[in-house]
Amino acid sequence: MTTPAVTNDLLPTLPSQLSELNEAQLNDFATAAETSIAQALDMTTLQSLRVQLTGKKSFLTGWSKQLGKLDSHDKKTYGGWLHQVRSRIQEALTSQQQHLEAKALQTKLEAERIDITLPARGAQKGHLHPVTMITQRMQQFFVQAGFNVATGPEVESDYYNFEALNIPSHHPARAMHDTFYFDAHYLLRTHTSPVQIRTMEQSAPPIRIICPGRVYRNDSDQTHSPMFHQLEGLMVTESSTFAELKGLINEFLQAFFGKALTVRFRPSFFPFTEPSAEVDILDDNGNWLEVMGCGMVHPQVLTNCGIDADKYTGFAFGMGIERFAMLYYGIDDLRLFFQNDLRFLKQFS
Ligand code: 2U9
Repeated sequence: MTTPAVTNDLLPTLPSQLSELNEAQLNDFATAAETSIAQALDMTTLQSLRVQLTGKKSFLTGWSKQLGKLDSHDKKTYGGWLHQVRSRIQEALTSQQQHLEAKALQTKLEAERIDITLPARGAQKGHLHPVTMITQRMQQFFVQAGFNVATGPEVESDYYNFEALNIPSHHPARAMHDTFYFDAHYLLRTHTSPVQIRTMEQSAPPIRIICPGRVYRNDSDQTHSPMFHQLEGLMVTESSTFAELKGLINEFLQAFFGKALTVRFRPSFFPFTEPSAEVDILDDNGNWLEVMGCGMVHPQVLTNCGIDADKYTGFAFGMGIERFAMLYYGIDDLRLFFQNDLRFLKQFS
């Protein structure tokens, strides 16, 4: 901090006695003070000037204190001069303070300026879950083949999940499904087949639908999750055949995996289809991999839904979506799909 020279030079020359002062001296004093104030380059200097010029020990205050001793004429004259000097000094102080504050703000803004010419960091874009992407890939094939997508409730009744599908109570298939029950009648669906039942109840053939969705089974290990996804399909017409089913599944598997595949239909059993088959594909190491199940809809199931089983035939198929995702991406633990670990999920962007 430097104390401005002008006041230093001027102050000693001023008389401390008010009566010894004239207007010209006071004017010079005010002008000198204004010059000093205008030269104060920081707040500390300005504050020290404020004390020197207007404080308790300042000339100005000293002179003002002497006004009381003057007669009324002089009091008015000197009072007027002193008031003017004080006003000029106050004004100069205020104006310099505003100037310094504005300058400080300018400097701060300059330092904090944002360079809008810098390239943006880029928005963090998410992407679909691998199970969703696989579901869409499966749907794409069937939709272009003329199938509609149908959905239904995940909380189902015993009737739609089992009874209508030719799985009576005490049938071993019920135990096989490891069902989550709410009570004697309601449960979490163990497959999406109830959607096909509801569709057949509500509409007449020809029916071509696929039913993707969540299903639940009380089972958990490297290849089983208590919640997983299925995509089932159903076609009911006056002329649906097992040969047509084989052709469709064959086309689907080649389209889905995007390459020529060796496909095998192996006889199996499901209460809701007759005949039934498991579908295997031959992998690069010569091993058969089971990928899905299928069959001709059991006539009893058609009858249960009010469809004339003498006039119509249907075929159905079902597959686990996570199983297809694991085969497609080469993943060996199903639980990875449900742990929401970004290190895993980000690999599918
Ligand atoms: C109706 C009639 C028949 C659907 C079918 C399969 C065979 C099948 C499994 C694949 C792997 C379930 O997720 S998984 O464990 N599904 O093998 N599903 S036939 O048959 C139906 C469905 C509805 C009315």
